[in-house]
Order: sequence, then C-alpha cells, then structure tokens
Amino acid sequence: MALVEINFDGLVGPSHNYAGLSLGNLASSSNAGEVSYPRAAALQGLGKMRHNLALGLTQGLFAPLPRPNAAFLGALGLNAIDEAEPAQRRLRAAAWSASAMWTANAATVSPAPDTADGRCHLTAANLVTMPHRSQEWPDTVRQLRLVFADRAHFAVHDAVPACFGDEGAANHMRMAAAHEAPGLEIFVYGKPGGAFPARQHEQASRAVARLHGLDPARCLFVEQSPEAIAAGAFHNDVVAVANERVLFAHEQAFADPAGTCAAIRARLPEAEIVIVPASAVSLGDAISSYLFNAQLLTLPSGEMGLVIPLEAWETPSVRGWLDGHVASNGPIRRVLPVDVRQSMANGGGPACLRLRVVADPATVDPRFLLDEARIARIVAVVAAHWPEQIDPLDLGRESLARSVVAARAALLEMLELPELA
Ligand code: SUG
Repeated sequence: MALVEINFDGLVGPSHNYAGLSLGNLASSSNAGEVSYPRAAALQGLGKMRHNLALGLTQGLFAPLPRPNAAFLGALGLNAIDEAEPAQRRLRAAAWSASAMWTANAATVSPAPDTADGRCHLTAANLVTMPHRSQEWPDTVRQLRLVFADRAHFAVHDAVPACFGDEGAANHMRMAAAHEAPGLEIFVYGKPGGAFPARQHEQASRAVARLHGLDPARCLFVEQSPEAIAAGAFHNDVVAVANERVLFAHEQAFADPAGTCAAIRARLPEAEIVIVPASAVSLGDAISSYLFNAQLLTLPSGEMGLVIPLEAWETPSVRGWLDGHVASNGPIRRVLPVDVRQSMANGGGPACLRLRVVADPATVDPRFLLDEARIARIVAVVAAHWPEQIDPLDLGRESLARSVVAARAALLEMLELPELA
C-alpha cells in the first residue's frame, strides 16, 4: 500500500461573500460589507489546485455544502427575516456562508501509521465557536463518509460534543520522519479570557486523540500563545505549519516556545524546527501576510516547497526572511506564491483551503481526486454557473438563492455525485 499525502481542497462555493462573521479573524472583520467575486474566488482556488498538481502532487477536492441553509434558519425559527433586526440579518448571512471552503477546518486526521487499529481516522470538527461554521459538520461528515467509504482503511467519526470547541486540522500538526512513518501528533489549544475567542478547547483535542486511538506517548497538547490569538491568529495554522520532520513557526506561536520545542525533539529526534524571530517578522506581519498559512509540501524531488499567498511575497519583512532562509540552505528549498486573494480577504490562505490526508489514493473514492482534465471540467462549470459578484446586501434575494443552488447542482452533476444533491 502506497501512503502519500493527499491535499483535499475545498472548492469555493457559489455564495462566497464578505459578511464579517468571524470575530477575531481580522481579515473577515475588516472586509465586512465588501462586494465578493465568487467566480473569481473559485477560479483562484482551482488555480492553486492546478499549480500543486503540476508539481507532481496528489490533489483531491471537496464539494461546497448546500447553501443557503434553510434548515439552519428553520431550526432558529427564522423562516422569515425581519429586515429591521440586525441579529436576524446576521443569522441569514450565516446560512449563506461558503465557509466550508476552508477544509483545514473540516476534520482532524490521524493517518494509519499513528492509530491503534491501523486505519486512518477522521473526526469532523464541530466549529461551535462561530454560528456560521457550527452548521457545517453534519454535511461535512456526510461528504467525508463518501470520500473515505472504505472501512478497511478509514474510520470517520462524528464531531465531538458541542461543549468543547473543535476546529479540526487547523489546530493540529503531524510530524514524522516521513509521511508513511509513525507520527507525532501535536494538538494546539487556546485558553479563553482574551479579547478574542479561543476556538480550540483542550478537551476537544484530547477527545479526538482518544477517538483516533493514538499512543499518548506520541501526542503533545500545546497551548497557543494568548498574544497570538489577541493579535488575530484565530487558528494555530496562522502562525505555524509542519510537514514530515520540519516545524516552521513564529517565535510567538506557542505559550511556552522553548518547552514545546524541547518536547518535540524528545519525541522525534530527527525534528528540524525553524523558528522565525519577531525581530525579523513581527507577529503583525506574520498574521497580515499569512506567511505560515502556507502549504509546506514534500515535492517529488524530496525537497520541501512552501506554497505561500501573494500577500506574503509582497510583505518586505517576509520576503527578506524567506530569501535569507533559501540562501542559507534551510529546509524550505522552494518558495511558491499563489493568488488566493478572494479567500484571503476572509482570512483563509493556502493552508486553510486544504485538508491533508495521508492515505493510499487507491482507497479513496476517485470522484474526489483530480487530474488536469477534471480540473478543466470544473473550471468550465464554475465559469458558466458561479455568480460573478455578491453584495452582502443581496443575501436573501430569491433570484440569487436560485442561482447559488443551481450552480452547486451543476457541479454535482458533472462530478457524478448524486449522493450529495
Ligand atoms: O473560520 N473565515 C474563516 C477562515 C478560516 C480559516 N481557516 C484556517 N485558518 N484554517 C473562519 O474565521 C469568514 C466568513 C465571513 O466573515 O463571512 C470566515 O468564516
């Protein structure tokens, strides 16, 4: 069995909009009310998938979830909206959110070499901190059970109970000598009490580790630094990313940086830890540029590449640090900027847009795996059906709802996924 890392990107849904729903996510708040471009957003995401496929990597896709979510509004007693009530309009915007595109929040994944039963385990994230995200997981779990239907190789768990917030892979890192080797799983949680919500609860992380049958000796539970959350790092993947033996993190990512690094080295002697000092890239630059919300990937050559957003490449302190790192022969050998500006404006960089699953592609439903020809067909559906633009004031309009529903239906038909219709 050939285990490889598969990146499952979320296709940006046809209702992509800027409603400013995520407190503590500075991009979401500062772009609230702006006009969005769903077609361009989805094409940017597909451009990133195409880019990574051309690097020789295995690329998968998750379909957007059904929006607007009438059942969510119905359960809140909101079959009709009082336009004079801002709170009701906000809940309607939640029901329209395309936030499932950020599949790093779909689930936490423990590959087969790490688990007691030798299967790859996935637990859907409950995302309960934000109302617009809390509605995702039942539809997400339905999709995961299709993609990973092979029960000899996968176990898909429902989300953990809503008493503990869980944000999925965005707050989880796996380090290993190689993807297919037993890994060290690092769960990063926040403590409440700061200016912004701490979205990942320690007890949710511990529950996921138990559900996945992980060896406690190969798990770490690490507190995210409160100053990082206060500065806008609403998920750990805004300030840290890991791939195989390499951890790439900002100096202020963890509450106890020295203790965290020592604990990693004690459990994984081959670990290479690259810490970017605040003197080179301030926490503010790290968060506004999304340097760490990057895809740190092992390329077919064996070298590591870092897929960063253009915003990072355009930030002088970040560019200076990256140039110095590559010149000094650090573990990141190639820097690969991509344009995902529409997603970035809602706080989602290249790493947010993908869920990593180490598995044998032959055990995955092939309808969710991409090659160039399939990407071209998805591009054609998006070009023909995705709305060109959405003004948040248009959310709720019947004709817009119809076109959003029809766009998703056209995609599902092309992907031959009637189970999700
Ligand atoms: O949950 N933004 C998402 C961004 C998620 C990024 N994911 C990772 N870091 N892995 C969030 O805050 C904005 C929606 C709005 O405001 O309309 C939003 O949900």
